[in-house]
Amino acid sequence: MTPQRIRTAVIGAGFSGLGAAIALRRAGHHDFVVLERSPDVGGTWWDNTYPGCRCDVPSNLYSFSFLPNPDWPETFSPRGEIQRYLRRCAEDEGVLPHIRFGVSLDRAAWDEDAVAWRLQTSDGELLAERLITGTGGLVEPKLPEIDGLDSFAGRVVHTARWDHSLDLAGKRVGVIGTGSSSIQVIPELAKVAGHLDVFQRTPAWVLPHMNRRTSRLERALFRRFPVTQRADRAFTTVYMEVGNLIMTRRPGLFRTLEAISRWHLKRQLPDHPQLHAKLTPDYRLGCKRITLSNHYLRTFGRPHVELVTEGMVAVDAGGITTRDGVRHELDVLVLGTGFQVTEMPAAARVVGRDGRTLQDVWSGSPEAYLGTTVAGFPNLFTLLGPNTGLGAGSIVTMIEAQLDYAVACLDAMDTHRLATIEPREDVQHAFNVDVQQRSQGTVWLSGGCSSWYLADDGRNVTLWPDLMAAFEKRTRAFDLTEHVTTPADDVAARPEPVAV
Ligand code: N01
Repeated sequence: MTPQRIRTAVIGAGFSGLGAAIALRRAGHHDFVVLERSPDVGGTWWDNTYPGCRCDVPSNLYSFSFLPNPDWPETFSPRGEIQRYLRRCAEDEGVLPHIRFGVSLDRAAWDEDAVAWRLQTSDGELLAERLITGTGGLVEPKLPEIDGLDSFAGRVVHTARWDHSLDLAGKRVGVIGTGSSSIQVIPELAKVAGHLDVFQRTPAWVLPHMNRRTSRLERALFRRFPVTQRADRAFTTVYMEVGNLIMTRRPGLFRTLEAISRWHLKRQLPDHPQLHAKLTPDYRLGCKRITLSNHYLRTFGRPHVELVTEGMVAVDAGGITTRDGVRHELDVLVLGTGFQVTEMPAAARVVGRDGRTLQDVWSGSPEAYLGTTVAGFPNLFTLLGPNTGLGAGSIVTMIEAQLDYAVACLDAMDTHRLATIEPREDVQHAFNVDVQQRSQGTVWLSGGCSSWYLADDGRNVTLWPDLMAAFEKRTRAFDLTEHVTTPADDVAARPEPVAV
């Protein structure tokens, strides 16, 4: 059977995939489908349901600029609120009919004869002339490499795959990891667990959380005078850009924030000075993701909560033994050990012109042009691709900028009757040389920590080493001469795309 042929396939219905669907529709490209493996939209905000999960970026900025929500109940939203926002965006923008829920991508291979991506999905085969991956970076859980983890007899749960049937009341619970997810989940677990052991390898810098409930007045103001919400967003953007400026050019200035974090620690644990050193990082603030909490640090003052800083040696059926020989008996193990991030989850499944996957080409150290297009992978757009993450700010801003560039490519294809477009290899190379040069002075390389921002070869492959505004400027300046294209007239005649 001939597979259905469509103009564009989008993989994922999180912020980036939905953003792509909305951008396509608004730009008049109606022939597209979105494949989403989950039963609803949301991406990471659908997957992550662990207790305490909320965004650490203010919602007025962590939302589409063209779809403001005047009704955020809190300034930093919990995950459910964000998922509902995305659902409303999908409904209001009319993209739901384009989404095929419960369908996952197994493989996407460029087919030179069909001049299209041949997609093998859990729901059959598809031909798509253009492919947009919106598969995010924080998807596949990373499990810790600790001897005997498989032998643990109790329940093991990763924060990103929370099991709500888990009854933790009165149980002895161990949490491995003290990153952004753990810092949110630990205070919640402490409320119910009988005993809580937190296994910390590296402490995080924790700053006071400025979350608050929004007032009826400000919500009315935002609704009535949208300019006030735009002003609020602009103010937060500037504030974040100052953070980006410091992270990328003057990391030393973060000493002030380190002092605030130390002050916060002392205030949160005034009666436990013996814990202060253990909870104080020895690397520059910003080197790892900065965390925000008014509850995490004080949790260690509770009598049933223990901070374990001795390294873990082995896990057995009943608990974890640490280097000092102490055995910590546990009923449940919670893994807050993060994600496999340096490569996009789809990288192993996307096969380019020469038969190699993105993963093969990248070899653990990915690069793209503007994080979005890759030489040798025609008509492919990788949202939240290499170097599109941020030290401070909102990735939604980055997604929108990537979409401006992607839509400019698609428009150029239509205007100039092009069958394929991809970046020139030399342009992509020069861009990445520049990205790596700019990365040299950043806190991520010089801050004295190890983080998921860096690949094994030490390159910064996740974060954009400049202002969000600089990325927006680069992506807006679309230049067809930076790309290799094939005129549509040069490729063999093919069936017209079938509208969906
Ligand atoms: O994961 P992480 P996360 N033995 O990788 C430790 C986003 N996010 O899920 O630092 C012992 O940050 C590891 O220790 P170390 C956000 O972008 C956003 O918390 O490597 N420990 C670390 O403490 C964030 O950056 C929100 O020494 C081990 C922890 O596990 C990203 O998600 C909320 C270990 C992993 O921390 C990931 O955050 C939550 C081992 N073998 C998350 N292996 C928002 O609010 C790992 N660790 C938007």
